[in-house]
Amino acid sequence: MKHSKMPKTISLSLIIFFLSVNAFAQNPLIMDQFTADPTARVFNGKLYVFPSHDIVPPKGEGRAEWFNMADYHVFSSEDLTNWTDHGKILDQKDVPWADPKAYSMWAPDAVSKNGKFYFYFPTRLKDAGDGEKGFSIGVAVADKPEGPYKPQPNHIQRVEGIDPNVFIDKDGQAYLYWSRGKIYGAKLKDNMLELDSEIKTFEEIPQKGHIEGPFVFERNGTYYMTYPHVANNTERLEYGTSDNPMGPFTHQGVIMDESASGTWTNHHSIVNYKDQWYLFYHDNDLSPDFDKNRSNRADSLFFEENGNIKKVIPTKRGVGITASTSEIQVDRYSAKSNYGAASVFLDRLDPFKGWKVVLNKPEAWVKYNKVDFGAEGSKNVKIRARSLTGGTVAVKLAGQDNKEISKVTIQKGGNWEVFSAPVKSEATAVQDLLLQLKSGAGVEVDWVQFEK
Ligand code: FUB
Repeated sequence: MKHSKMPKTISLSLIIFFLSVNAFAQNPLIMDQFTADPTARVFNGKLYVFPSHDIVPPKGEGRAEWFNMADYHVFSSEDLTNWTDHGKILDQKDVPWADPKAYSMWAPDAVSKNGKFYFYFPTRLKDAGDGEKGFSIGVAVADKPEGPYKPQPNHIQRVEGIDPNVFIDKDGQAYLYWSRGKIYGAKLKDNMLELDSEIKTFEEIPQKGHIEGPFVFERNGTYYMTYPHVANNTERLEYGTSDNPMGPFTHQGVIMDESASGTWTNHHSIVNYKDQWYLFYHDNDLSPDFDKNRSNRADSLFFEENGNIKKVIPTKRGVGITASTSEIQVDRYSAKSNYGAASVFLDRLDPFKGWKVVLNKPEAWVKYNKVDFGAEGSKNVKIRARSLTGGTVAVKLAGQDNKEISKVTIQKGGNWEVFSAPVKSEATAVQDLLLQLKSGAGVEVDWVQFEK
């Protein structure tokens, strides 16, 4: 796997553990810690994400320049905009069969059956050798998706590998899939803790190039086996289909291309929530120089009429609707002009502070889709901005005539300030917002917020 430099500036206090914290909208989904390998599941009408938790390990522990994960958190959201971190649900030191100092709590999954919640996770066995052979998969059981989860005394027997995925078919039969260079699968017993069949190797899935991270789901009677595969340089997401959860699967195509950032891994899940399909995946947004500290993302996923998956193009904007009265992070735009507009870190030395938009040429613009203005119009719009030369920014509703609803003057000055102006015409309901530089240059915008 590609090795890149470890960030020097991420303070441990930022990433060790949090209890319930409301996180953010847009991509990446979580802005106060690293998260990777997101498995999204719907439980009790709410969307839960079970990711890995990349960290910078304590000095002298873990593996330098590699993945380091000591525990898992679970996150939930009802609107895919506001995310709650329910805190730590499992720690490596609490798994009886695992090496408590392995920092190898890799990609997990969670499913619900018979009123219980089963959390599947890979980690290294005590006294394990090197490589994925030293890994097995364990189960921790809870009464609620948020836990507390109690790990089983032993790992699942006969399973060697990583990246567990459990699929429960309509007839109640559960299947466990995992990887170790190739993808493997077997039936699970009704207790969800033991294999109930021979292990099948999915030889028909392209075997040239590393394959891992299986995720199986069913739609309209078709079983989709989806997985990251290194066909060229880094992992891209691919899939095959079958009329049986144990295959054979016919290769169909690519769901997401290799990451533009060069991040070597991608790891995903696909979920239907409130009648929309979503792809959850990861990239290195908060760690641009070290791709083993990753961040979860989500984008909408669509199918062709024939059931094929349309390729998902990663966005900064992500999913969910943003309230007009919140600080709208226009640097996570859904579209931008192809000149004079860019999203850059607020502080390159501390990516956790987020981004700003720099508008550099008159008429340069960014669009931020799905802003909910509610039933009543807004009185004012505020923009947190700075500009050494000053400028004016038009606030518009994106549409046929891109109607201007306000114009905000950004006074010349080097410090961040909040500038405001009245909103001239009524904006209600869910609209796409457009911000356009009308005069000046070098106008940096942190966020936009409407006041009622
Ligand atoms: O997060 C560690 C490993 O990287 C996962 O288990 C793989 O799927 C890859 O994302």
